[in-house]
Amino acid sequence: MRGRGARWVGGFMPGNGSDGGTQRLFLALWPDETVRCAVAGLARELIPDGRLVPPENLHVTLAFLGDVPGEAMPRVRAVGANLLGSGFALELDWIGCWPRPRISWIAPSYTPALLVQLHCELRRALRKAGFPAPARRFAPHMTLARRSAPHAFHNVTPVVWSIERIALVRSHLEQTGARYEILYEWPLQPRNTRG
Ligand code: 2AM
Repeated sequence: MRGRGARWVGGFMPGNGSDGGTQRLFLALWPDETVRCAVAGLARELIPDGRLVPPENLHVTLAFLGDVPGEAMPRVRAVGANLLGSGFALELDWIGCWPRPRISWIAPSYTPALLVQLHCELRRALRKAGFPAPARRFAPHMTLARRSAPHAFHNVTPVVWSIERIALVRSHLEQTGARYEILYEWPLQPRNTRG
């Protein structure tokens, strides 16, 4: 799927001037069904308590943008559409927790160089487009549960995930928890395939 244009996934049509309000947005790696099922199964098996993230919400955040005004949407879209990066495999093989935010996660024990590069490119592009740099240090992880008590770390058989695109996601904060809506997906495109 390289070298193709963006995939419009639905929802709010950004930048059409129809909504002057803000949207809570983030850029993320969004798993396919196979990865989602494998990870959700591990979470059910290994996370002792807390609120499990529903399988359809599982993702790895690349950059959290917060509340973005409608007029800034064309800049967000330009960042995603022009981002350079190559596809890579991510091996999720390490389950652990952060006691302070009370989060359980699955992560790669080794972060591929192409993911570090992608994140650096994204940071640079966001800064250039006028968005604040991400506040948190980049620690790639997929949150599995919230409000979870500290628990043992586990090495698990890697869930191998082939990353080929990034997603722009809108977060709807609802009474039952967050609901995520993928607004756009862009294929990763290495520099040498750009026209
Ligand atoms: P997480 O990646 O640790 O789960 C949408 O809220 C996503 O953006 C979540 O996955 C969340 O945390 C991540 N995120 C990063 N920075 C955030 C912030 N300052 N506020 C809320 N969510 C943030």
